[in-house]
Amino acid sequence: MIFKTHTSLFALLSFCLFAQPALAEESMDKMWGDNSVASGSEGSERAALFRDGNYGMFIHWGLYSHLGGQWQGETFYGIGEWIKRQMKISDADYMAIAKDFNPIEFDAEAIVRTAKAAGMKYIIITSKHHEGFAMFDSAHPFNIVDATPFARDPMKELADACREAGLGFGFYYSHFQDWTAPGGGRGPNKNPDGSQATFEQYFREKCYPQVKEICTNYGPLSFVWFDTPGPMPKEFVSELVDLVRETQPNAMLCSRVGHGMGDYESLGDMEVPLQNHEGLWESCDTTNDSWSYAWYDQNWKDAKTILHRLVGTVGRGGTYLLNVGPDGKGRVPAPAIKYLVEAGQWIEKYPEVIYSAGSSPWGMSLPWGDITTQGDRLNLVVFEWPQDQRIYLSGLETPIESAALRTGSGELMPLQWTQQGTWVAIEGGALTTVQTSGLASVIELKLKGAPSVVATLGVHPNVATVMPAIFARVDGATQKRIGWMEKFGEWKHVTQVGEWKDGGTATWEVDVAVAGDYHLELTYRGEGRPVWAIETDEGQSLQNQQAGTSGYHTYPFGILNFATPGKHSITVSLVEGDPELTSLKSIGLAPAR
Ligand code: FHN
Repeated sequence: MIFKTHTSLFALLSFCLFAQPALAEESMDKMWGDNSVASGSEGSERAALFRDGNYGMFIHWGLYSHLGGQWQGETFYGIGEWIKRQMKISDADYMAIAKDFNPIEFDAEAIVRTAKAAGMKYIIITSKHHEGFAMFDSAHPFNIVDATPFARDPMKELADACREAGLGFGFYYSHFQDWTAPGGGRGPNKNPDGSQATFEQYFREKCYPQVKEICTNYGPLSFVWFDTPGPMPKEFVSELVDLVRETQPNAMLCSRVGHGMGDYESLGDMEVPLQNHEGLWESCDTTNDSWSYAWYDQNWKDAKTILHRLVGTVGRGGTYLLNVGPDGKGRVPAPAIKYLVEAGQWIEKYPEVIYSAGSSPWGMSLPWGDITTQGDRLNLVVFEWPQDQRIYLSGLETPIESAALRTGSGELMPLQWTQQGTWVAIEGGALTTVQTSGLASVIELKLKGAPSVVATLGVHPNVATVMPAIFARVDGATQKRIGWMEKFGEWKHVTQVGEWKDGGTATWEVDVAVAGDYHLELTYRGEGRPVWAIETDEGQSLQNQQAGTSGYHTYPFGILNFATPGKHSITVSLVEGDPELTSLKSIGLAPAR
């Protein structure tokens, strides 16, 4: 087990890595740098596509795609574009791969068709990743036109195809890391003549000229997505930012340019936040586990998962950038296309859920799905219908004008609703299974005014409710965002409560719709057999022991009773167990039947 420290991508919060079963050898935390953003971009013209589009395609494609996660018969199980570094392939061997890289099946128009069918509004592609290989025509010889039999400029083809189809287009460029250029971040520290290579030399000879090339030779760009600034000095970042502003005034810069100079915040890799987040921001995510093509990686997100993460991101106030990794021949893997297009067909029927949609006034996802908004209208996206087909909402203060199921053909089927204390129940009981089947249903709730919500965590009477630790009030313990890698580069993120002091507590304020018995479960990790105590404001309590494992696991703790409906608190404390190694991720309540 390896302990690592991980710098948060949020400016205000820091988080640490704790023991995880499959931590990778190298933490990328130091590479992300200052993730804050410059103010003033939110209302700008260049933010329009980002603000209203809410969904884009990311593409990781390079020499590493030709290897597809395998080197000399051995597989590297981790994000494929890191194969050179993680398998310690020499510069000479790696650069020689270019001779065999011939992606003759690359079809820019087909990729654009997929992005459009998926409902995406722009494409951002790796023009040069950390490996140092330019996927565009560059004066630097290590590029796809000069160093491969392919000898075409696929970036030009893709930029043209995007423009033709009315999609936004942008480039990813690894500005600090360059593993094959002398002086580049994590690159050779000697020049071929044996002299010392410096970062400034790499910057002047390769990085700056190449950024100039991508910014001047490919028409208007909507994005320039720099990545992993690491310890890059501010003056160099400033020069790049100035260059982009001069040559591409309508391009949005992501925060990973470093030193707080981006237009919008890019969260941690593969992170969809649990809580609404202010400002312009993006979640970048993968369709499987690796960004670039890996022969073994079949862990595809299906259409429903894609939609859930997309709606979840928009519902938290952000934009979703979803990656595909074409293989060495230039083909986007078929399962990725299939699920993206299926999700796109759903979006085509319910565009208002995604485009120009605002965040959920509840500030979090709900047990049955999620919510996006359009002014006074709420789009309730039901991913899991409760058995009784009743959709509960807690704390909605604005009166409802109408409720209706929006069918795939655009018709509205009126629904009844009932007010039950602070709760509203929308009655879907008369709907047929055909009407509630599909990837997700959309209930349109028109309100008599702007949505006003007392966003307490609701304990729903008909579905299980999970309450993450991020929503707890913590006293005498530490609430921390942490991240870890499962496979190398496959990030997971969580906010947990740990470092328990004597009498330390985590308390959730909840709104219970219906009094009664609920199964309580705790999701935590730890060592040995921790004992937890749980107490409600009504004096109901539970104390129990369960196993502790090094990864988060959900354990049942007993049945908790709420004698009355309404506002309550649930307080959890660690009675026995290692206060440093035991950390709580969430509690869950499910109605006992
Ligand atoms: O190291 C890269 C990684 O390969 C990939 O490109 C991701 C995409 O967000 N960015 C870096 C790690 O954060």
